[in-house]
Amino acid sequence: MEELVQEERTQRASSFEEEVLRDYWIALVSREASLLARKEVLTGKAKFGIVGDGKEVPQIALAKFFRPGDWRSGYYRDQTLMFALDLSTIEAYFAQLYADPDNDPFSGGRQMNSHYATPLIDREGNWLPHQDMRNVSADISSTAGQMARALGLALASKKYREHPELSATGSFSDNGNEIVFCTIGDASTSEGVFWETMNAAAVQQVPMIVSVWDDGYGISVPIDYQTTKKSISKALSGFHSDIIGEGIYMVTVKAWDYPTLCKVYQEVTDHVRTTHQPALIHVKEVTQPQGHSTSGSHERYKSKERLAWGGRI
Ligand SMILES: Cc1ncc(C[n+]2csc(CCOP(=O)(O)OP(=O)(O)O)c2C)c(N)n1
Ligand SMILES: [Mg+2]
Repeated sequence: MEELVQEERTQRASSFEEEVLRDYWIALVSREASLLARKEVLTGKAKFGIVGDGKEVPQIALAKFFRPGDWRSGYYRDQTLMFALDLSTIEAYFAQLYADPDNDPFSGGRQMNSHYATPLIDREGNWLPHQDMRNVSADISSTAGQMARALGLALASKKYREHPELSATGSFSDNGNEIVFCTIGDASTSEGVFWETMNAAAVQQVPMIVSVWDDGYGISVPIDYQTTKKSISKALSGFHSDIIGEGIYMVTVKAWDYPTLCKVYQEVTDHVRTTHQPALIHVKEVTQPQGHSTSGSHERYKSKERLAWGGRI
């Protein structure tokens, strides 16, 4: 018996170790892809690059709890999530950077780069079984444009839960048990559609989790000029609810704190999937090691201290 227990413990430990190593590997490869992407643009091989360095770890934590049938409605920083969900390969990532019409699986080179999508229909035009897929609705270049769509997708799940007979109409929903994972940058939370969406989600109580990747900048504009109290979770505090209340379930977590991120994403996804209460995860201390995009140099507007801090992780 003692031996069996020991063996089980060893197995559990090794699968845990494997998981942590796999996560580290995804973060590492994703960071290298970001560094190479900037070089590819600045050496003239691609036109423009906007990449996800600094946002790796929270996306890896999120991916662990993203189930088939769930949706992402997000923005251009989410390459690590795409890698972790097996929805992008490195080849696909560079194909979209080069706007390669034959090999970019997201838009065939038609969208701005780092705009992700999964197909909704097959080549013959038939619906794909969304309830069995990890779904990404096509990114939109206007910042915060992903918000209203996230709300619509989450509202659909609410309807499917309220009307079980709807599930028989196709492979779109597992009785409303899916979640919409919405991602947005700190500066884009200043936009009207962000606030309208949060209010409507709280009133309607829909299964939407908004992750704010807070790197403290919107291009060159620091958060001091952009967000009330320099904190979107503080600014939203009137929306906050505890687990049994109304409103939005809100949690704050640091972008480099891997164990807490894993715990928070597990807790919040379980809660939202069960209750359909919307949630906001304010991910703070996100870095931006190469600045906003290949069209700028953050050395021109960030302090030496911030540059030193942001370059570490
Ligand atoms: C409606 C709209 N206004 C302005 C822009 C230009 N723009 C692109 S990204 C960006 C800053 C976004 O900052 P944030 O939301 O913090 O995301 P981050 O890039 O820092 O992750 C701006 C202003 C845009 N794409 N859409
Ligand atoms: Mg930002």
